[in-house]
Amino acid sequence: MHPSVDHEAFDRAARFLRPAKKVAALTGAGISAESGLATFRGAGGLWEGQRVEDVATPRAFQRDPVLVWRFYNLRRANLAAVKPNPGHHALVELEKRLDNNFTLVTQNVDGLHQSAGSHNVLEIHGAIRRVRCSGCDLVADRGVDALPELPRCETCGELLRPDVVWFEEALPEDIWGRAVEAVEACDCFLVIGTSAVVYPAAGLIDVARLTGADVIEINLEPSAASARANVVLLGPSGTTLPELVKRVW
Ligand code: BV8
Ligand code: ZN
Repeated sequence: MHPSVDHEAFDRAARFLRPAKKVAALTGAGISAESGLATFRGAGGLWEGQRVEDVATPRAFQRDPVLVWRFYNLRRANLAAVKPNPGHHALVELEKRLDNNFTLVTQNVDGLHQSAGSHNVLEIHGAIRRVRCSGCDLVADRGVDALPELPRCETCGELLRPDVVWFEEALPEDIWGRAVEAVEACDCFLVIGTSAVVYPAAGLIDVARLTGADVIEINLEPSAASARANVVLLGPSGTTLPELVKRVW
């Protein structure tokens, strides 16, 4: 581990994690950055060259479904070439150590946690591999191969959309409910690779604190979560997460 690492912070984090009976984690785009996927607020607020309001809202889809599908097909194509990184694998290890006392809540739609081997994953913002029909209740997994410019439902002919939660859309109720429950029940809450500016996901940090959990943040730089964390481990999650797990087990 590179010399500038803050060993004291790692020791403190390990002291919070080691005794925890129930652990929950919230991940964001940062955990997939080392797999080569663009983060959401990376290049000056552009996301693969687009402004979020032009590609990730229901109005954007109404206004220009071709542009929105071009954006999602590009991200799907990027997925074909990437794989989980040691940060994802460290969370698989954590799940193995804690059995069903570990819940992974992710804002990411890339499916990399499942590809790495995590089982108890709550995708609160949906999944980019899945499509759903805007006209009937069809939901289907379409993997990552490119879809037509305007994919249509084979059942009712209506436009298909990516099965993700856009801005101004509600999160899937049951999944969100299970995420809140898991965070309320945890003794230690890991906040990994997220700028913590998107709600209600970022509100889980307050839920964790209100129910007395210790909060450990892992991020490249301080975020909106940092002030609410008991300890912040600065560094790439592909290095810091495996190091933290190693110090505990
Ligand atoms: C809702 C799916 C209501 C699509 C996404 C004003 C104030 C507060 C809130 C609002 C407001 N106006 C509107 C709102 C609500 C809005 C919101 O929060 N807006 C924000 C932007 C202000 N929220 C919503 O609209 C939500 N819905 O509120 O509905 C409602 C209720 C009932 C009925 C009807 C309606 C829906 C939010 C979900 C939006 N969908 N994604 C898709 O992905 O295509 S959110 C989008 O942001 C992505 O999912 C992304 O995951 C998520 C969060 O971003 P991050 O994951 O944090 O990524 P980011 O790039 O920001 O940060 C990366 C971090 O990683 C950085 O900190 C960086 O330092 C770090 N990092 C980088 N590399 C590494 C690293 N860390 C470690 N290691 C590394 N190597
Ligand atoms: Zn349909």
